[in-house]
Amino acid sequence: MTEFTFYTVPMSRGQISRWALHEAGADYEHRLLDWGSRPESYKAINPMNKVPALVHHHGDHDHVVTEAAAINHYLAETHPDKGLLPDAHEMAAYFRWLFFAAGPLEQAVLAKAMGWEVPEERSGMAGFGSFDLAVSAIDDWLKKNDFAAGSRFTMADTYVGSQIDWGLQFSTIGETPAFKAYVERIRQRPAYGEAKAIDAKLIEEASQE
Ligand SMILES: N[C@@H](CCC(=O)N[C@@H](CS)C(=O)NCC(=O)O)C(=O)O
Repeated sequence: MTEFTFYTVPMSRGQISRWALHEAGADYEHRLLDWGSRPESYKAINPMNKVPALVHHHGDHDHVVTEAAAINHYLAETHPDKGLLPDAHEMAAYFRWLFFAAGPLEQAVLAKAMGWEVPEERSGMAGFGSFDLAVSAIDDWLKKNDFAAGSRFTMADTYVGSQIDWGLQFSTIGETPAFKAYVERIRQRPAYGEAKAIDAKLIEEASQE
């Protein structure tokens, strides 16, 4: 039995956590689910019925992690020798941008894609303020820093980077010189290529069925 079971759909946010599994060199097997139908039993793993989800088979018991950002950080914690965790000086930026990308940034991008307008006078109630404010906050950081936690790649980049990468690919985030350069840097990671190739092959196979 592998140490981890990874529940995913190839064309989904599961790609974010598959990248993390490969960065960590985790011993895992995947269980593929469909977009439309999920076995009822899956709700015991994720009551939200969403992917990705990770089950850590830990001795005589299992730990379940859901939420791509949490899964990715959990993998960094469980593989501490891989250099993916922040050091004491990187930790503030690491958590700041990891949580920012999973919260305000994702909400801002989704709200825009759905056409949900936040009235200007009520932007103080919205955690992301406004789309422009949220996107420029991370853009400004990446103008001055090569990576989420500072000058080197950490696990935070698998999540922050995926948000920017997908945003540029699907034009839900406008390209800026800092975003373009950041995405070029993270795409050079061998683990990014390995993980993306697995999902691309699964997507291709499914399209031929
Ligand atoms: N906040 C979750 C979002 C997960 C999510 O929305 N997953 C989508 C696929 S990208 C899903 O499973 N949707 C199917 C559904 O809700 O029925 C995370 O970051 O992991």
